[in-house]
Amino acid sequence: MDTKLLSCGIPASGLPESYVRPESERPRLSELLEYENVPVIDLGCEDKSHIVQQIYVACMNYGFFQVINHGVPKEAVERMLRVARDFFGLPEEEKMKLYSDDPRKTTRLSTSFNVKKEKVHNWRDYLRLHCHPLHKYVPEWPSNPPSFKETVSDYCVQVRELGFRLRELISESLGLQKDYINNVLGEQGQHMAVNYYPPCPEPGLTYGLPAHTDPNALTILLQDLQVAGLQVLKDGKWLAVNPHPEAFVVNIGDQLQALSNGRYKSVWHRAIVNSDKARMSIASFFCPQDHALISPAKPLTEEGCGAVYRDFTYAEYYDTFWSRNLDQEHCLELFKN
Ligand SMILES: O=C(O)CCC(=O)C(=O)O
Repeated sequence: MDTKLLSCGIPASGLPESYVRPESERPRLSELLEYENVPVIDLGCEDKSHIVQQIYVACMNYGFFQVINHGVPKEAVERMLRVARDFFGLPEEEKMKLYSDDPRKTTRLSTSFNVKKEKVHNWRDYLRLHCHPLHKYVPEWPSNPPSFKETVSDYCVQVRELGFRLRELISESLGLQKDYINNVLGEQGQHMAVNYYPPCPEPGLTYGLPAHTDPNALTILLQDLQVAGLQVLKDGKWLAVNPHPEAFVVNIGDQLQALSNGRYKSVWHRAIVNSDKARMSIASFFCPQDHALISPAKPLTEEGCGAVYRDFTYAEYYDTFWSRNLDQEHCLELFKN
């Protein structure tokens, strides 16, 4: 690519060839279903068993849900969105200091998905940050905008709390001990992708992010409050997850699919782009510690089918995921018994 980052200038001549998907892989924007929305679960509800039941139904049927009254202060969310927007508005020379297409780097600004591996690029720039423990990674984060480190650290702490709570609820919804999942995952890593999708000259020919599942355990996504773009695959059809002003979008990642012995699905999702407005999203990925042994929970293997997946460490899984392209089959298929 000539220009490394889309946020440093979009080609005037329309969508470059390197972003154009073959006909059969295009998003078919006119076929999108808007009327059905993924479940919205009120975590402020006093009846905990009702929350657990709703999580069970959402995870069985969608693999995605939204949460409101989640405990992360509104101001922390607004500050996070503002600083993310300001970051992508910085001058090119400032941003290029952080550019890297090496997925092993713990702080990097990049574009598309995996530029070295992929054949067709995606209409996205992203800032990828490791976030836990904060004292280890914050020193390497951007120091411009000046409030970046403080704002993002605060947001990370709040969202981490929510992640712990959600994994307890998910454990219970599977009939496991409340701390089962958190215990298996160990001292969890936390990564963030701050995604920036500029207006695109030909949104019907490309993606912000093509269909993928998340390789981690659980993802908490903060969507742009004004601009839609996230879609989830359900029963072979793509559903739009339109922004909800008070909600986070939560999805099951590959590790929870394995741990639940395939009961809960790490669902395919994608981000489409549009020609009018830039869109942002902020994904917080919770990851097992590298040496965590991921294995289907015993009580979930006792109803006839046995363990669907072999045991593996998260480090093994993560390396396999990043050695591939996003457009391939579900990475978990490679770990089936
Ligand atoms: O931008 C979105 O809505 C989706 C982002 C996403 O799937 C990701 O960062 O992995």
